[in-house]
Amino acid sequence: MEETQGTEAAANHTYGAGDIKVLEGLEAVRKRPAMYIGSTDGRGLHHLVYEVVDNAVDEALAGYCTRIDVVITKTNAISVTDNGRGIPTDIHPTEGIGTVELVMTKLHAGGKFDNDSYKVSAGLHGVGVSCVNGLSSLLEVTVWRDHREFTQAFSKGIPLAAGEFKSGSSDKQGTRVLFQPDDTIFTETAYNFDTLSARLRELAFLNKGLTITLRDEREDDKFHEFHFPGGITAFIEYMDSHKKPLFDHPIHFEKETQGVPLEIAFRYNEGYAENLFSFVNNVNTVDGGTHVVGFKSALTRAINQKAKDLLGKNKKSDLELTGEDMREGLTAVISVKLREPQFEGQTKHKLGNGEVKGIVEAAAFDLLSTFLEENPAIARKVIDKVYNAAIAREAARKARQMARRKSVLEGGGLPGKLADCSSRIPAECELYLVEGDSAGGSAKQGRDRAFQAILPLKGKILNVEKARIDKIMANEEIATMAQAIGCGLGEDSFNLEKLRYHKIIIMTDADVDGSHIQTLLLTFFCRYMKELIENGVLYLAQPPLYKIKHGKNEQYAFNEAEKDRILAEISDKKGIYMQRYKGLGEMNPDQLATTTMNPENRVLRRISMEDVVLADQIFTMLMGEEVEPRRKFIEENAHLVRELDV
Ligand code: 1YM
Repeated sequence: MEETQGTEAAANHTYGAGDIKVLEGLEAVRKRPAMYIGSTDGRGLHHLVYEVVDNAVDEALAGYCTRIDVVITKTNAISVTDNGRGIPTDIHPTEGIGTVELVMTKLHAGGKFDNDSYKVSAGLHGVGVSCVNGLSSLLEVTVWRDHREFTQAFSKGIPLAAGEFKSGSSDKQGTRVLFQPDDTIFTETAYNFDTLSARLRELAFLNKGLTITLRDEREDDKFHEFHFPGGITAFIEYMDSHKKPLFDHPIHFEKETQGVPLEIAFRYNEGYAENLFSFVNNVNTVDGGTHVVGFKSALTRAINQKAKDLLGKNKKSDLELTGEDMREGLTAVISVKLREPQFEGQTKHKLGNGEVKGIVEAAAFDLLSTFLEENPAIARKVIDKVYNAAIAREAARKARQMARRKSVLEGGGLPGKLADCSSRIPAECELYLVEGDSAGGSAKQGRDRAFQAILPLKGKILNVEKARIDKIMANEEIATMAQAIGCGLGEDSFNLEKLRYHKIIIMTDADVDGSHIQTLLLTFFCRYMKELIENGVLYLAQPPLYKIKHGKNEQYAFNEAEKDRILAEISDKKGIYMQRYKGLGEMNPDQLATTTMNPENRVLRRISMEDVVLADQIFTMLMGEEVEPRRKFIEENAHLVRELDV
């Protein structure tokens, strides 16, 4: 016999103003989903998972949960299970309905039973799990609590029945939420394993000791388990696993001041890029904010103090050290937890709470100065590195000045190699960066000159991962690109408003050399014009791999699967002519235009910073100093890179 929850309460319950409010609330979520979860594309779809996982992470932060298991089912439903206390299953004293139902149907009905539990995670949109419920065709909650198992199911947020207790007893404890996103709401319904995996890995780094797993039932054997007793120290080691560290163990601080827990880990490497990742309540604040300002300022002050100490003695120079110098080759993670975070900026990825700057700065300065005092050997290495950075910065400034003077002498303006378009309205203009002069020639003939500009690039561009800023600025291909794009180069002089094209399209051959050039260009953009990627300006053109001719019918295939499909669809196998394009140069201007450049037919892939950490790692591995990880990566992914001829 199964027992229906609160039969009595349910019988006594008459529908009143409260219920109408609930229905109106969920109706609003279904009418304007984007207002609640940001968008209804893949991003919004994945956001649903984060919202549910957040509740489980909250339970972990409160100290009751050690494990979270996430499963992508065959139908692209998601199940999230934790081993916490379980959502309370009693009838809510004032609302007269089950607490589970309340949590699942009422907007922002979190933390009703507020004790002193630490509720901070609250996600980016922080809308709560009821939004997930409203946007799911089916959602089922299972709770194991007080030796009993309880379930309740919903459709589009509306309970299908009252909650039920299963007969018999169970010693399990925890909560499971299984939901099927509503395919009438979402434009994309397939979950991406790597996207979920990257975020869950991040959450495991940020909440040390917590075990998080991800299983993909759509594909055998896809299973990741994350558990990092080292927390964000392990995060630093992960991000820098292919870089050469300046010293062994990342520096790690943890401190709670004025009720704000702060955790910082960082290490310097022999590279030049700054990789600073900041989190507030487990949310990646990609645009920084007051906590980052506080940390930077503490780092600058502490290192300056120590540098005066060390350099003062042998009067090396009167060169002033800047904050930028101190962050060259720095990988750092800052994580703070706040009760009431204020997120600002266009995408709400910037922390606004003013008081946090002082709190972080004071704590970090204190910890850093003590550390540098107690570890003179590391301090020495850091100061030497910072000092070298300052020298290079001076050299870069001089190189820039020279370049500016040169371009003034030459009449400035645009590079000679650029075949510009006639429109001057950036929103409609496109710039094609084309591999090689011959493909560049075809592109020039095939383009629509009204809005498409062509810049041919000579062979391989400089690997910016291995070069310093002065050398980068002096590099001709890079200078030409920067001139054409119009925004300038370098942190202090980059200006997005001067962008001359709202689409910048990288077009290379579909071979190993081509993908190498793509990677070099992406590395460059990622390091020196990140804003272009963040604003969705950068694209990869996708030239076809095959032309398949059958009688008068001509078709293009962009990948192997498509080729196979086209071939399979041709019933009369006689007279098939197939050409494999080894390079863009093999296409005549007309073909190039129709397949790869004409907005009507072409396929562009937009480059996003969605996974900065992963991209950075792959970049470093593919482009950095160390050969072994690169060889291994290529070996492991050889099945992806067909016809590898390295
Ligand atoms: C797979 C998702 O939601 N776990 C979860 C949620 C709650 C609790 C435990 C919980 C919280 C509290 C007390 C408390 C929630 N409870 C509520 C509410 N996993 C998942 N695990 N007891 C249990 O905050 O005091 C909202 S979320 F409101 F009912 F307390």
